[in-house]
Amino acid sequence: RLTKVFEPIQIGSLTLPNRIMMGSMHVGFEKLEDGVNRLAAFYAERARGEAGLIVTGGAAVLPEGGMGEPYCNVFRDEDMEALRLITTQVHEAKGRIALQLFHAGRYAHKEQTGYDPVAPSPLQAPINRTKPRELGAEEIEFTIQAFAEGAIRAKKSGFDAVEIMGSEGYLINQFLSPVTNKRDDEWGGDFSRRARFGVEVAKRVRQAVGTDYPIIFRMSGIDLIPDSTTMEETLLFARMLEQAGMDALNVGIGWHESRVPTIAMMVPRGAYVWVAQQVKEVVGIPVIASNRINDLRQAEAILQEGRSDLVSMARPFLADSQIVRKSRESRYDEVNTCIACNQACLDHIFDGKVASCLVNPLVGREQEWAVAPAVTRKKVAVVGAGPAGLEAARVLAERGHRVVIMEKSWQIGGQLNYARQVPGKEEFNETLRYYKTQLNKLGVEIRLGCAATADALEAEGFEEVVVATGVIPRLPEITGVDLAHVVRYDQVFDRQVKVGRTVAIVGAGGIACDLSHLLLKEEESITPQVAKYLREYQILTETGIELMKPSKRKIYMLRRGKHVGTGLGKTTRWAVLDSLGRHGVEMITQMTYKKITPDGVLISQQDEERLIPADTVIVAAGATSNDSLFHALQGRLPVHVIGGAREAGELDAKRAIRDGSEVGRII
Ligand code: MDE
Ligand code: SF4
Repeated sequence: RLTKVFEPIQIGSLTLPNRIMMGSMHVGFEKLEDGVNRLAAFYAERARGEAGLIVTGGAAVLPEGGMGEPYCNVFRDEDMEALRLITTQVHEAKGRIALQLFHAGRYAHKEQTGYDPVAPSPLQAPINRTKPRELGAEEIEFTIQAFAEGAIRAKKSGFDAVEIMGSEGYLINQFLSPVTNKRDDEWGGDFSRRARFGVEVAKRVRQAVGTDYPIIFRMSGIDLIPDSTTMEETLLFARMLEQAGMDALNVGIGWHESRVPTIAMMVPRGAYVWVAQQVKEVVGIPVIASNRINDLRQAEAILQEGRSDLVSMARPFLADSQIVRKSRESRYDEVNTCIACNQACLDHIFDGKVASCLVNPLVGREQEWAVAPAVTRKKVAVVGAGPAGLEAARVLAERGHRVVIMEKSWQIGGQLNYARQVPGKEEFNETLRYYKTQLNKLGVEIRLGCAATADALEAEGFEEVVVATGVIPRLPEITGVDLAHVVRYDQVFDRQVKVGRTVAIVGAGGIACDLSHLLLKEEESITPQVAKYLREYQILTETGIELMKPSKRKIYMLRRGKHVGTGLGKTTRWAVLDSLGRHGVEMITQMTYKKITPDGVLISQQDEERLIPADTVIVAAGATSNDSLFHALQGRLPVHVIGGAREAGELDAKRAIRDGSEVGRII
């Protein structure tokens, strides 16, 4: 039972009915037609879903600190019109919403803002092409004032609180850290001078909004940057913020440029709660924990143990706007759980696109995709129970169609059954659980071990058919590909073959990366538990417990092109490759295949031949569409083809689910 989660809490003068906060996410809806209304509707929907407090995506306090236009801004009086629209709708939905006051500092992109980025010192961020300009003393004063004025506008626009963005390596964090602040004036040098900017912003915002207006400060609990702010300094800073009149501290983890994963799927759930806990021990105001918390039962445990006073979840509110309400009603099985893939949310944002959600593609398309009941209820067959078929069946049934889903294997899930075996990808189990629950609830008939044929579908009287039969792995034309020790990736995932100690993988895309992790797990060199994770990334080196064990298995990943892990998203690719590298996986690129021999794979690199030893060669070199049923049905029944059966290239669960969702709405 969720007792602690639903115990009301005060943030200054604001009473929250529960302790689940929807954390700040920039979703980029401003870019869409009618963007502000969409944003307002998006927040209002989460308010109806009973989020205790919603925090908006960052609102720029100055143009050079934002992300260009259109972006959520709060530096002009005219910005308040759009902001009021948001607060009005959220309040009508009986919710509460805080505006995040944002300045990116050296992370701002000149291409977006039109200004040179600014920072305490002129040190370029490794993830930005532009070197920032050093802020002069007067500009610093002006910037602090801009935070205060932004807060006044937020208050006037009806926001229930403000959150000052001081973490993730943005401007305030840049002032605090010795890595980015090399000044030698009253704004840099020793710790108290580095802390001064953040503390001044806090004080000035407090002065501007008065004593009883709630202010949350999002501080960095741990930077995960070598030689940055120490834990001792961080805790000191937390106390300074409390004294400066902050009502709550939201504890952020890592900078955007950190090379330690902080929110990726491979990060175990709750891995960073210990950071918030440390902050909680030194202050009296409420402390908010975040990062990889996606289940309210887990939040309840964190709160029960007194490790934080509130829990912030961001992406879980994209995956399911009703997560709080469903959990309050103990309908946990019905929650569409965020799997931390980042593929449709953060990856989109870092690519300059609008955010959506892999497991809930409705996000960002709410207006176009509102589910309307079917005009004519039909008997529809969905062939194939991979992610595309499952989503199609779910939407079709929700709209009132009579749906039968047919799957030739003995379990639903298709390639999700591969993904969920991969260490660090266990969250895919939740997606399967969600579909099982929904299809049962909606009365979809599931036929397993059922290979559909055109004749049978016609004979049974189906009025429309959705073909979601997936892909067939492709075997490349390399001499020796028919040797006994050459196997396909699906055979490995399906446990049909035994894999040796030395492995060469032909292909080095996303599936090859997953396979490598899977094979390393079998050797027990990868461990997902929190403590081991933290030790592996040397976040907790003082524990003195041994780091990861080296793998006994040697894996080579081979690719003719230049890049490994193509197809993986921006926010995850580096983490996956880094993890494989540290487990001794060798990546060999820009080569040509000569032949496969009983001893391994003979390749040529810069005109030199080299044998990559292997007792098992696994082929993970793409796939072709399994679309024969689609062709057989042409001219016989109205038929739609989706997912891998439609297009095998660059297939991922994101496109599969989106395809399913789309077709579900047009029948
Ligand atoms: P890349 O290819 O990884 O990096 C480019 C090159 O830089 C090198 N690099 C580094 N070298 C040394 N030291 C470093 N720390 C370092 N970092 C990168 C790389 O090796 C690479 O070199 P090369 O290989 O080319 O020689 O990728 P990128 O620059 O295209 O993008 C990097 C990413 C930003 C995608 C990235 O690193 C990301 O994956 N980091 C994790 C981000 C994350 O998970 N953050 C935490 C949660 S998100 C959050 O809290 C808030 C998000 C807010 C939104 S919107 C704002 C408000 O609402 C984010 C807006 C961000 C604007 C910048
Ligand atoms: Fe979560 Fe992935 Fe959806 Fe983002 S795209 S909200 S990480 S499930």
